[in-house]
Amino acid sequence: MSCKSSFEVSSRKLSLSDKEADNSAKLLMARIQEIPKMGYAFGHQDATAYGMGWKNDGSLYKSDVAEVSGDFPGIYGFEIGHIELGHQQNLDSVNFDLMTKLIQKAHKTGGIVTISWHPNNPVTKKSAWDPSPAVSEILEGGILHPKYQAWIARVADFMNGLKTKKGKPIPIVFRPFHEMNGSWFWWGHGNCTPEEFQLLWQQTYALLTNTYKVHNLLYCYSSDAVKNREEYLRFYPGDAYVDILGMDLYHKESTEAYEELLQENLSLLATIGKEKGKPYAMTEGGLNRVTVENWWTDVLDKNIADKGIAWALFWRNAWPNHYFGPFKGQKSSENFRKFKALDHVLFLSEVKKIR
Ligand code: BMA
Repeated sequence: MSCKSSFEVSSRKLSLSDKEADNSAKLLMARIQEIPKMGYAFGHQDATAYGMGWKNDGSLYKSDVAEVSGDFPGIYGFEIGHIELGHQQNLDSVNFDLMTKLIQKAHKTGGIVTISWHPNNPVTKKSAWDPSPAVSEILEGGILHPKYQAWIARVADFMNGLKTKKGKPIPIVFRPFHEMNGSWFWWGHGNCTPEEFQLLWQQTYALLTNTYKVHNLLYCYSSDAVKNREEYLRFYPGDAYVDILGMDLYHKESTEAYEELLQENLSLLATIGKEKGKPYAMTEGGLNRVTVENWWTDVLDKNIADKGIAWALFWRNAWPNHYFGPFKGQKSSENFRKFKALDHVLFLSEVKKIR
């Protein structure tokens, strides 16, 4: 380390779940491990794909967050729901070719990319939110396993297609089957058993790594808010299949309730992360329509800054009644700029220095 810049990371001693992980994935892990030493990174879902009142048609590169704060997010969330169906665009109408370009640009400019996946219910063919039991059908030996394999082949094609202009792999934090402790997704609590969930994770992992040779992924296990440790670990597929721990923590009730939820859940996540020696993050969150003016500093940062998370990612700016980031003229914009100015809150210009 001696003569290197303090930001330069080494991936030499890293052990990832995927023993054949490529260098890009190892370096990404090293970068992620570095972040909590300085603070936490700000992330936004679909930051550059669209925002309030605009949609990227391929001719522009902007983000609501950058328009408010002057800097882009350090972490970029993208979503591949409907890739499994072979569609050209995802469930939120983002074209997959455009997404690839936006991922390339996010990576090239020094950002970190994480991908979520809301696959349709494989049995009923309805959305991810159709809780009809499906997991046992797609596991090895299940009648729909061949179909599921074809789905994963499409996911693998997309992941393997993420390359820089020079043809180097772009590393991704992959976050499948999230919020499994809730009951709203077909892979969620009550819609399959914890054992089935674990098999689903392990078999998906094996298909991606062994069968389809995807080696640019870090695997992130992320629950919704939990009541206790047992609930967090109930579905956990095992240390050998997970690189990063996460939780999705939304502000849905009172401010006091959210502060308590952040404190309790992130303290628990920190404890588990430290025990396992894995980095951890608030993988989704936010207050819909950011209706509290000083929310970023007084509600969010105040309760998450000392927890050791690598990042906090806010959900998409989709519609006037469904957005979690600020945009020009939005009520919390002024406070967002204060939040951005905090030394320990890392946007793209800081995250890109960790390399
Ligand atoms: C949810 C909502 C949906 C969206 C999905 C996947 O939380 O934002 O509108 O389809 O995420 O991005």
